[in-house]
Amino acid sequence: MDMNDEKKSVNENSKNEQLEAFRSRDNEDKVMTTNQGLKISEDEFSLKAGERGPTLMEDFHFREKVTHFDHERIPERVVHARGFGAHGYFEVYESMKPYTKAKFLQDPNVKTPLFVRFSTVIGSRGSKETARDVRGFATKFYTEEGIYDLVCNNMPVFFMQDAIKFPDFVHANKPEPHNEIPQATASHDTFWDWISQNQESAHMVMWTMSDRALPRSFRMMEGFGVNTFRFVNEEGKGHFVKFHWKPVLGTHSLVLDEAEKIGGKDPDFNRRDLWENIEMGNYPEFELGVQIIEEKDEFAFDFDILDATKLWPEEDVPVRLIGKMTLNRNVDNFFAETEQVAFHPGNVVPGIDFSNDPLLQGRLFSYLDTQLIRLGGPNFHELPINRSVCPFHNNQRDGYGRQTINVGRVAHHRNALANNSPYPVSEKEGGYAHYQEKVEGHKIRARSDSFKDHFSQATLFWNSMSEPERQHIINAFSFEVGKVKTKEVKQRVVDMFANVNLELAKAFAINIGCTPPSTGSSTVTKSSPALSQENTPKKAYTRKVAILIADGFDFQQVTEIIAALQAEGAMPAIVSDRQGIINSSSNNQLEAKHSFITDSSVVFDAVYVDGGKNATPVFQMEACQFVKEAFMHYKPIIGTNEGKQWIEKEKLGGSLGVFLGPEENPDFVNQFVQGVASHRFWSRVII
Ligand code: HDE
Repeated sequence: MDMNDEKKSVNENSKNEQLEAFRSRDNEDKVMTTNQGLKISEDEFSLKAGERGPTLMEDFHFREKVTHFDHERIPERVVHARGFGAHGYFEVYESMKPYTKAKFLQDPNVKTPLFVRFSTVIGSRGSKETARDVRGFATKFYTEEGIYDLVCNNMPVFFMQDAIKFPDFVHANKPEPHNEIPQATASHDTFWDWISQNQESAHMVMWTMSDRALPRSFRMMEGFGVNTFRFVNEEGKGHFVKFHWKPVLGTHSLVLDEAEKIGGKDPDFNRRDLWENIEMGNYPEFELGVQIIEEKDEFAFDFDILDATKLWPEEDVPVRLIGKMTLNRNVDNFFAETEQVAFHPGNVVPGIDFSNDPLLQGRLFSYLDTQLIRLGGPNFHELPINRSVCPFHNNQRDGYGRQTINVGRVAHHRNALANNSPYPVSEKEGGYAHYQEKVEGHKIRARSDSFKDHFSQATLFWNSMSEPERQHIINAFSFEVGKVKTKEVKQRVVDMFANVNLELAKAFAINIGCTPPSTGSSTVTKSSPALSQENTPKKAYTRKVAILIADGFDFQQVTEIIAALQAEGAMPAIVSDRQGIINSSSNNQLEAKHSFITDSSVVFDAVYVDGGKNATPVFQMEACQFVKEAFMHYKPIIGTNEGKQWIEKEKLGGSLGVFLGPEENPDFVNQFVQGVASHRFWSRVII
């Protein structure tokens, strides 16, 4: 049979339709059975020899139930253990034919289904989501030519140049092995010891000490393929390519103090945000960007384009936006989908190939290997979430958990017994052919001199930051390295980062009790505006605004401000000293779904306090605390009625981003809504 006979076209719903065959929703009104289908008469008492006697071995129901439970856990991912996934689809804007023959990048009318998993890297499965860390951003495209995995992070570079260092790096970063402390943080001796002994990490450390490591939302992060890949077109011509995801909402972050508090208040902060927004129909969107370098320009840059500790400055190599992904469906079952999904940068389609980047080459081994232990054998491609939506045929057989029943006696290639099928096809007929790059050299364990500049781009990153972003980086070093106990390690870190920027190193050296360096070597003056989050799109859309009201609140004023926020897509949430109905002075009512007990200002983006004629002294105290905390985090604040008086009493009136009205400022609502859209008032003087 010709392969093409069974080729089905893939559309937005193809994966969902395939998953439907595996869904089980038929428990309602059903008799309970064992896994063998035997009806069960009793599920609360084990079978015993006498009412007070021992449980009997023959109780097969007890044994099956408890045995299944005993085996419910699988190993968590060795890195990226904590993650959260969602389904969606991808559309290309125009054919990428000049660069790649990948089918899913040709036709703007095709919607390719996909699954994305966002993750933190170092914490274990139950760790807080707002830890200072890199975020994973892995996408599985279910294309008509097979699975394509684009396994990205939210930072464009990595800690090392060669994958052989990865196990050492991860060991140093994870909790220390003798006491398993600390969880989900790099703020300890072994991490900084490794960093200071591996100066190629300098650039990536600058990213992890920056605001990028504290994303406000998975919906507001960039994604970067990090490694250099290759596009190959129909004519066999190659181009080097780097992949980007650009969030339509822009790239936004939490401040450190906020992130730490949210870690306690809501360890699920990022997944809750993603889940709720998808449930509400606020579908996250990311544009796919590519940077392309012609093969003739391989050596035209002052860095090696195969070095994963280097980015390609967007001002020098523009990012071309070529399509858009929309996430529009939450999972039905976390384990079956998010936990069992298995990514692998080696899952490619014709038209996408690899470069000789030594980090990428190592990754091409590691991902398939790690799935074998994590998912218990070689058949994980049969798990519903991992199944390709296009047919797959080969002579691989058997193994733990095999589900396919391969009919027939032939499981070998080349055969005559089954008309030599399944059979390979030529490149022209869609067979994957590796790019025929000419390589030659001696077998050596060495690295090219072109990989040896470890600091210039770290300085480029520092130069590109706005003043508040720089201050956050200084704070982050002071916090993270400040937690290190070994003085020599701390000093080595200070001395290392003097090579990036002397002022930076001096500033955190003083904070952590080290000797400030007197010399630094960087002469780099270049900056890249694309690296600063100051230059990202900003919107009020989906920003959460706390509305603080007590009994006796001003219904007309409050509903006017709520309507103004909603008109811009912001999400007001009523907070009071209790949950339930709150009565206004005009006897209208609003329901508070949040209280001072369940929530605090850190989980909101802005605050409106109206107060209420019947507000108790405790309400006033709680509201003031709420507002002061939002103030410390540079958030927009608006006050009316009693709320306005309290804000003035706290001496916050007149500060940047604090809006009081209507008497003092008739335009205050409009200005507040604009403030919500601009997110933070970094120039606010914090007293
Ligand atoms: Fe990974 N990485 N990695 N990584 N990585 C894994 O594979 C590895 C690297 C990334 O949501 C593991 O299935 C090596 C860069 C993401 O399931 C493992 C090196 C980038 C995820 C592995 C790297 C990534 C992983 C662990 C070379 C950004 C989570 C579990 C130093 C482009 C995927 C697993 C998910 C997961 C190895 C570096 C991204 C062990 C050897 C660079 C998003 O195979």
